[in-house]
Amino acid sequence: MDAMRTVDNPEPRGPYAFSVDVQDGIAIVTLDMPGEPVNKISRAVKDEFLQIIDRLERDTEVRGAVLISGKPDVFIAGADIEEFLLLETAAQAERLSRDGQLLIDSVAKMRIPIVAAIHGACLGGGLEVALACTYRIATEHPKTVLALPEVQLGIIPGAGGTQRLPRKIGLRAALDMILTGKNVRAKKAYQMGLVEELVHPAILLQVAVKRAKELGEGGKRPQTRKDRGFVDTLLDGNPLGRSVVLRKAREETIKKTKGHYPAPLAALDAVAAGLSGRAAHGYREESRLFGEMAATDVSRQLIYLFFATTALKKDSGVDVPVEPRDVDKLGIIGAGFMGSGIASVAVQQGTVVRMKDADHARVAKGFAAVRGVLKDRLTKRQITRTQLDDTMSLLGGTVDYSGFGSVDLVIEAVFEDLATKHQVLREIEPVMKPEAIFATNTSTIPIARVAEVAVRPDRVLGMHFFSPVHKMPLIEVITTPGTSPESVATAVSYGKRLGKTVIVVNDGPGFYVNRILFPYINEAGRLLEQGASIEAIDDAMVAFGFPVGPITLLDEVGMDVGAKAASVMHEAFGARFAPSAAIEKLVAAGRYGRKVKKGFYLYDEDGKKGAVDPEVYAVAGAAAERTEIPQLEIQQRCVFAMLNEAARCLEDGIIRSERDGDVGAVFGIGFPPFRGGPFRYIDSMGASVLVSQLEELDSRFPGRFEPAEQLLRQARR
Ligand code: 3H9
Repeated sequence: MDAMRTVDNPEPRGPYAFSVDVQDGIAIVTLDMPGEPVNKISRAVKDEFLQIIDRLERDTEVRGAVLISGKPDVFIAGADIEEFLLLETAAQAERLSRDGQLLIDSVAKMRIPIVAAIHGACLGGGLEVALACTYRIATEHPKTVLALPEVQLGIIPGAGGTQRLPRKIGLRAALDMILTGKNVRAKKAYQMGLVEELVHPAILLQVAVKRAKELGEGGKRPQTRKDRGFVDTLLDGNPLGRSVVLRKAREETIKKTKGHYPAPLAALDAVAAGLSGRAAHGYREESRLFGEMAATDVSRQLIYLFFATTALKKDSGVDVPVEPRDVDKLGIIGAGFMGSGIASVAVQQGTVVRMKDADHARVAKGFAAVRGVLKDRLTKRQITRTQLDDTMSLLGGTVDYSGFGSVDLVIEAVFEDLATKHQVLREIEPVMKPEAIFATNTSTIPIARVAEVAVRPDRVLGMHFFSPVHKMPLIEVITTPGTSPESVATAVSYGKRLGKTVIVVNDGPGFYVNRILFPYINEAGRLLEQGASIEAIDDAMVAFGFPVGPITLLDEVGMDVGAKAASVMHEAFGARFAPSAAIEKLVAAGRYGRKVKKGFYLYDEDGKKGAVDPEVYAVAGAAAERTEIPQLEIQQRCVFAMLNEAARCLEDGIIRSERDGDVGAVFGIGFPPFRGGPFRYIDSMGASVLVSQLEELDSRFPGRFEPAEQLLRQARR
């Protein structure tokens, strides 16, 4: 970003983003910001847009207009988020919102009809502009999505979105979009009345011009959603119904956000203000609340994460310029939970996949798992039956290595055991093309150990997927000193193609994500031994902002898996990673967690989690009586152990940057996004504060909390 940019003068002025072409009385207004991958409503764009509106208003030759984007896949990506970084006060943010509202108001009040011709992402302020247009046409194309994603950035729609959307599509549908920020595809947008027409991308402009003409001649009018069903009328169409909807939405939002994310509640307030009867009041409230939210720390952290993940999209993963190889065909060894999960995302990206396991029954089970993922999408109407069949046809199964000679990448997802992995690598390498890459999906075993038996160690690396693969957004690509940059770049590029955020980490036990997770889980085990109740531990960490508590997580992952990994970590790092005896005892008792319907919690026949099993304390050898340990202490012990280890990972060169450490923890283990990630959290509390707290804990629990050198250095600075 330019150092000269300020909140009042963020960009050079002058015509640069729009071009206007008047043909037969219709002005085609094309937005195409030069040198920018997306269109965004910056201050300069806003000013220029206002000038264009003014010009069109005065030009009596012009009878209608079309607003279209010159970018291939983006209509407008919303307000310019970079400008938010320049905001210092809530008042400045409120002014930004007022300016946005004025622009949108000018569009809505134009003398001539204006048609929004939408292809690609139409988000935030982009959708707010479209809503102010007279008529909306969207292309029926997978890239065309409409959303108000502001709450994902900790703010609320600030240019009339909270006011116009409920009027356009009804209160319940609008709240669903505003409170989640989720993308709505073109077809759905049409069905819900958000756009008036769907067209093929090839005829978008042509149809838009035609509609602008018809509208200018007083012909075609946009459809309104007058003919709603009974439930719509009951709930959206009258004040009593609306107050019920708003109350329910508030209750659900509080339950979901647990008080950590203020923006959805603020958005609800803005919507409610708009429905109270006085339009001006609604808009004023929207601006005020936008200002308030933009000034929150939560918003700053979420915006930081937006830019961190965006930067990772462009990161090749290596410091030298090297072209990644294409991966058209993928081999997967192991058709279990992870193997089939990887296969399910790969085929959906059009990769031909060959999946191998020891016998036909296992391969068939893997196929069923892939089909299950696709069927789920079919049920949700995200894909058609034909797409499901076409996608499944990309998957082949085998019990030997036939077909593996032509794959570009092999991912092994066999049992977490070094000898097994060695055997697989010894068998597969002679079959593979010399340039093909071998990735191991181990979660703890150092890649260099796996690569010891490789003939081509430069082609060996780790690709650590998280479970369930089709839902979890992260991949850790793990390199050894022997891995070639081309192999790394290929794995990174393919990981991104699978739709994942990829961080590149250096080799070492547990790599990054599991390495920081272990001390956290272990500490939960120690608290249990000491007498804390399971509910108290889980509740404390959920209250801190994790999606589930560490004990629930252990039950989910499986205690046997956890214990196996724990012994690898203990061997590597010594006493600091000594596994909690409670967890070891549970493994010995066969209480592996949800998969065997027996763990810390009780599970019903379908594997649904119930209450804590009262017998578990005795099995775990925990103190006979539950002792009250303050919630803050539980949180500090678990979280500080994690932060300290994250700092060590940076110090040891496991992660390349704090950014990767933050994104890895948020996407890999659900570190609370509103805290920005471990490193941002350390920054916000102050390294010196953390160091003194760690020292205090270390004096009480010797050996587990000794501050990392990195933190000591940071604290001294
Ligand atoms: C808002 O609208 C508030 C309003 O209600 C009212 C205010 C008054 N701003 O992701 P990509 C950059 S809030 C600034 O790699 P893709 C991005 O940083 C906004 N920059 O591409 C990257 O820059 P660089 C609500 C933006 O094709 C480059 O564009 N809108 C913005 O994978 C390419 O991005 C959102 O939250 C922006 N709005 O995905 C939408 N958008 O090349 C956020 C993108 O320098 N954006 N950039 O690293 C997205 O979700 C995705 O970028 C998008 C494209 C789907 C559009």
